[in-house]
Order: sequence, then structure tokens, then C-alpha cells
Amino acid sequence: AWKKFQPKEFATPEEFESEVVRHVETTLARSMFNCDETAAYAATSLALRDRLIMEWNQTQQRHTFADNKRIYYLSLEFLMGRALDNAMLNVGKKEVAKEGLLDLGFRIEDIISQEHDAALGNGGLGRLAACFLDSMASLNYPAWGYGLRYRYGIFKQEIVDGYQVEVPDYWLDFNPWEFPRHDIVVDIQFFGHVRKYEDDDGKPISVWEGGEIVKAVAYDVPIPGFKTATTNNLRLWSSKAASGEFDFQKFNSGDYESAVAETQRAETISAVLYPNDNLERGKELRLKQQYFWVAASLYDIVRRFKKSKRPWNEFPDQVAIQLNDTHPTLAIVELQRILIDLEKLEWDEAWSIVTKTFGYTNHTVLPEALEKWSVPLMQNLLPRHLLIIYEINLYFLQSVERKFPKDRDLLGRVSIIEESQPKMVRMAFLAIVGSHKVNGVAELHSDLIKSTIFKDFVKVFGPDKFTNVTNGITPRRWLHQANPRLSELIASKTGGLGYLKDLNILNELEKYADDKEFKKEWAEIKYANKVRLAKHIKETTGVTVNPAALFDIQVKRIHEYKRQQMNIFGVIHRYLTIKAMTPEEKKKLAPRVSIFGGKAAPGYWMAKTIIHLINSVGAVVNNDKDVGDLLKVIFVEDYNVSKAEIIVPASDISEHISTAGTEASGTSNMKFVLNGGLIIGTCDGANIEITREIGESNIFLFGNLAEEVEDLRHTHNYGEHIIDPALLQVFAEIRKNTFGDAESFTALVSAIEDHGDYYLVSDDFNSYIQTQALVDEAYKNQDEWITKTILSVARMGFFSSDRCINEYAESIWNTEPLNPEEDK
Ligand code: 26Q
Repeated sequence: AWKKFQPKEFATPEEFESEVVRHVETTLARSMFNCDETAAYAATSLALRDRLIMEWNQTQQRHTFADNKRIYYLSLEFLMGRALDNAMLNVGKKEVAKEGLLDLGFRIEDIISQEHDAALGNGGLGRLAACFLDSMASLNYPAWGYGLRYRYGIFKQEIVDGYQVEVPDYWLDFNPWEFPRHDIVVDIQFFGHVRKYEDDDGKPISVWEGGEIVKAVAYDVPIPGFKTATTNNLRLWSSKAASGEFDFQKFNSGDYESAVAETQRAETISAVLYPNDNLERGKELRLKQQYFWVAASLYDIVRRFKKSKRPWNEFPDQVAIQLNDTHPTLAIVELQRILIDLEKLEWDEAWSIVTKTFGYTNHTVLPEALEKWSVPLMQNLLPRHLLIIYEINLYFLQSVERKFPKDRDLLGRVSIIEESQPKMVRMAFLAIVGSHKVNGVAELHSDLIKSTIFKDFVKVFGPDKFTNVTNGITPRRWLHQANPRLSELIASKTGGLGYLKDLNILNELEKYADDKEFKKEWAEIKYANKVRLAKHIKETTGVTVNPAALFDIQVKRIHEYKRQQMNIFGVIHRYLTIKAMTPEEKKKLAPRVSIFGGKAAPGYWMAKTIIHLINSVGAVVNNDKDVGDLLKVIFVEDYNVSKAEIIVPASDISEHISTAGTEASGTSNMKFVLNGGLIIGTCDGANIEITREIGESNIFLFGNLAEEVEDLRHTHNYGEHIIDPALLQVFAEIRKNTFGDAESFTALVSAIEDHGDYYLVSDDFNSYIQTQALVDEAYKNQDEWITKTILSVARMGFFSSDRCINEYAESIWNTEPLNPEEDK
């Protein structure tokens, strides 16, 4: 027997320091004399991860031994951001590390900022998955994330002459947070054909033969929970050619090119994250990615289950699989295939296991984002799966017909196969039919899917299959890590960091909403956060902004439905108003900094035009002597998780102004309010629940309601379409080439004037401008403003992703935490 390895406790800074030095001098083979910040980052991470690995292994052993139900979260995106700070905080060693590093001559912030973001996601959906991993570990749920190990995450955005330019994000050069598992390799089959025959008992058998094989290699990432011994696992799959480095036979026979090409083709599968957010494009490689990842994950999950030697009917008691949108829907088909083709279960028994196992989360009602795959494409790539989908559809439609014998139209409407040219597989419908629960991500959104896109399925399955789980965010990253001073102040008033485990404790802050001393500190922290952002803006854009001005922030993916165009039109309107003001009037106006950030999908022309307009307006306004500090317009380049950690704590007001009924939830709205910013927003997504929680007097709501949208669109198209006069003024100014060549922006203007204004920018413009004027007025009374922000923070407990995960566990996964012996 061997003595168990004991990782260093890091009880003192000296102990930590010596481990950093050891890693610099041995693991990195460098001398401390030329240890720069990059090397210090590497060694710090390595020292910390030694500890992490021990807890990780112990957690996995504990979970194996207990053999409880596990949660599997399947997501094509995990927008993790940086890991080091999170690891130090969750392991509880940040103070020791800080002291130790200081001793070595480094500031901990500088070391933290050396790390490259893990940006394996587009936006909200990917960041939600990352928050969920944090909460599942922190709450001690035995949970695994499964995703793809993209070689290139979301592109880096550069702004060149006001235009977005995409640069590849190669992030794997040095990544101490992943562990290659070269022993965990799964063969994944594509193409080929299906051979059918009958066995000796006359039972029909289908065999999927031929085609090609690609290997999936596992890479594991530890997910430490906050103040607990639980460290969960995120498993990311990387693709590799089946024949190893490259095909030696082909190589030796002189066919060098095709040998290399095969390797390339295999490795292409996990090469790059698709940069579309809320838009589907039916590309074959994307379908390959989906099946590759789903098949490898299911193989892994099934193998783990089989080790327990339980009967198959216990599978749903041991396994809950949550589908993050429709991207992993093929998992439903793959599990059915495994059960009937490989494990030889009867169809009905297999299907009952499948539907009990899966839950499906919908994140959008936008029709252009609903996934559909063409039948010929699927036939070619996954012939056996297509047959199974047809069979699932057949049995499903038969059951519908039995229930509603007289409704022929209904069958066509709910069919998983759309009878178009070519035929299409409707992935959301497949996901609904193959799951036991379907949830939306905010109350309005969950209601909307029941009354619009999934209406017929409510009729078929009854309302109980559909539920709501309002999104949440992890307060560890989005308060404690992003805003350490605010966290410290809150901790000092609520009895320590316990509030980060039970966010409802924030409620205790209500009693300080009128406390003079407290408000002063609160305001100082906000100001310091604004100074930090102003510094970043100065360094990256060269523009000086006044930290005393009102910081008005809209950062999120650029999309017409999110209406950054309305914001920038509002900014132009403000500019024109300022230009027409007398000096006395100017004195009364609160200075503002309008800050934008966000990426446009590379093929989304309109979104790119919006970025161009923002930058063009900035170039004019920021250099206009008549305006001075009264208005500045900033576009922050390359908005990502790390930038968000600087931007979010610095807002006075943030904008969440989507056309009502289009933003499923939004999650940055929660982050901004939690950091003591107010919001201006429409009655959309989680804004509605934020209002319910913090009170109507603490939020600036405006605009038409979701139920009014359809009628308005109809009027635009078939009635009289009158454009708001203030908006017409803005358009007139653009046409004067004030912001550069007006022709660059015609598409933006004519979407509103000539093409029906689908997103109702004109309908909401007046209400928007007026509400912004209310913001100006409210900001002048700093005393009341601060009280509003304190009350809001105090009431945000509901939006912790811990609450959200507990709801999933209870209402969808039917599972409980597995607490370690002792919590730290
Ligand atoms: C689909 C097919 C092909 C290629 C790409 C895609 C694709 C990729 C990403 C479709 C959608 C997405 C991302 C969607 C997304 O981020 N949705 C957001 O999810 C958040 C978390 O629930 C919500 O808060 C946001 O409201 C919602 O927009």
C-alpha cells in the first residue's frame, strides 16, 4: 500500500511562494531571475491546480462510490472566461496567493490578467452554461458538462476605421486548466448505409455499416465549487483522424496529399465555434459537430451506467440529460439507437427510457434561430438516425391521431418532418417529443412558447410538460470577483461571505438604504469602478471620459432585435438636442457617456452596419467642442467575459431594450442590477421579473408590450406607417453626411422607413427618448439614486443561478445534492 499524496495546504504565503518557485524552476524550466508575468501566471496556475486536482479526484471517487443520479449538461457552448481567479476564490486561497505573489514582486491583478479567456461560446446561452457549472459544483450536485474543445473560440473583434474585423482566437497555446485523457477515446461513425435483415426469430435488425470513423478524445476541465470540497468535471471532446497522425499506408504508397487531407478533415470537426448567435444556417460541418459531440458524450454516459450493472429500466434514475437548446437534440435519437440496435431492447421500452432521461431548454422564439436540418443532408451523414427519426415521428403522429381523430391539419403542424422542398427535420419538435420536460428561461418567454411556436404541443401533451425556470447568474463571479470592494462592503454588513452561498441574505441591506455612511461608501465604490473603466477606455480608444458623468452601457451581441440601432439613434437625437441648447440649458444637463460593446456575426451585414454607425457617431461627437463632456460615445472593442467583469460594475444605467417578446431572458440585466446599476428596458424577458423583485420605482420601463407587437407589425405592412418625427430628424441628419457617407447607413434607415420596421424602433422611439429624459432627471438626485440602487441589490437574491439550478433539480432532474463529509 502507498501513502496518499498530500498536496500543499498553502497555509502561509511562504508555502504558496515556494510552490510557485518550484513550478517556475522545474515544470517551466526557467530561472526566477527571468520570471516575467507570463511565467508567474503559469506557475501560479500550476501551483493552484495541484490542489484542485486532488479535490477533483476525490469528488469523482465519492460520486462513483455513492452511485447516485448524475446530471449531464449538454451544451455546444461554455463561455467560461478566465479560470485562475475563480479557482483561487473557490478553493479559498486568494489572500495567501496575493501575499505570496507580492513577495515575489508581482501584483495579483497583473498575474490574473495574463490569462487568455476560454471563449467557447457566443453570448447568453454559453455564459448561462458556465454559470450553471459553477452553481452545480457549489451546491454539490454530481454533475458533468459535455461540450466541444474548439481550437478556435469566438473570434477576437478588432475595430479598424470603425468597422468590425474578425481575428482568429487561438487560445490553447498554454492551458493549465485542461487535462488530455488520451486513454478516453471514442470512435464516431459518419456516412455509410443501413443494412436490414431478420434474425432467427424473425425480428427485424438494422445495422449501420461503412462510412468513415473519426476519433473523439476527451479533455477534462475541473470545475471547483465555492467553499465546498466538490470539484465537478467539464469534458470537452476533440476530434482526431482514426488512422492516427496520418495514414501511413497512403503515405507510403505515395498518396501523401490525401493522407494529410484526411487528417485535416477529421480535425476540422472541433476546429472552430460557429459565431452565429440566434441564427441557424444548416451547414453540414455544424451537423457533424453536433453528432460527433453527442455520440461521444452518450457513449461515455452509457459506459458509466453499465459499470453499475443495473437493469436498463433504472437508467433514468441514474441519468438526467439536459439539452441546452436544440443543438444536442440528436442525443435523443442516439440513445434510442444504442438501446434498440446495440443493446437489443424493444422499441417501446427503449423509448420510455429515452423520454424519461431528457429535458429540453428552449432559448428563443425567433423563427430564424429554430434549427432545421434537411432530410437529404441527414440521410447522407446519419442514415440510421434518419430512419429512427421517421419511426419516432410515425409513432408520435399515430398517438396524436388517436387523441384528435378529426384534426388532419394538426398532424401536419406537429410533424417532426416539415413537408417542404427539400423536407426538413424540425429539431425543436424532436426535442419536445423526446423529452419529459420542456422549459423556457423567463416567465414571459415560457408563456410565449406555449402560446406561439409550441402551442399545438401543449394541446397534444398537456400543459404540465411545459414549465419555466427563470435564468440566473453566479454571484461568485458576477459580484465577488468582478466587484471585490462591493462584495467586501456587503460582507461587512451581512456577517461575511455567506451571502454568496445564499443570495437572499442580500435582503439585509435594505436597512442601509438610507444610511448616510453606508451610502457614501457605496457611492465611492461605484465611482472607483467607473474610474477603472475610464482608464480602460483611455488606454484602448484614446478617448478621455469623465467618471462623474452618467455611464450608460449597452453590451451584448449586436442584433437587430436587441435594438442597438435604437440606442445610437437616441444618442444622435441627444447630440442634436445639445447642439441646439443655450449655455444655461447645457449647465442643467447631466453629462453622459454612452458605451457600447458586442460582436456581430461575421455574415450579419446589418449588425456590422450598426457597429459602423456607432463608431462614426463617436468620431464626430467626441471631437465636437460644443459638446465637450456632455456626451461621449464609446465602442469597447472585443467585448468578452473578462471585459464584462470591468464594464458591468461601472454602469449607472444599462440598456435592455429588445422589442417586447423577442429576448428570451437576458442575463446581463441581472448582472448590472446586482452591481448597483439601474436599468432602462422594455417589458421583455427577465426584465419583467427583475421589476417584480426590485419594485417598479427602481427601473425605467418603456415601450410597447409583447401583446401589441403583432398588431403593430400588421399596421406597418397593411395600414398607415407613420415614422416618429424625432426619429425622422435623426435620419435627416444622417442623410446630411454628418456621420460620414450617408449611403453606408441606408440599410439601417430603410429597414425602418421602407421595410416595415419589424423591430418597432419607430413605435418605441418616443417612449424611449422620454424615458431617457427621466433618467437624466433622476440622476441629478444622487441621494435618491443611490437609495434605489441599494434597494435593488438587496432584492436581487432570486437571480442567483443557485436558485435556478435548485429549481431544475427539483422540477426536471428529480435529484438531490450529494454533500461531501464536511463543507469548507
Ligand atoms: C444554431 C444553429 C447553427 C449555428 C448556430 C446556432 C446558434 C448558436 C447560438 C443558435 C443560438 C445561439 C445562442 C442563443 C442564445 O444565446 N440565446 C440567449 O440565451 C440566453 C440564456 O438563456 C438568454 O438569456 C437570451 O435571451 C437568449 O437570446
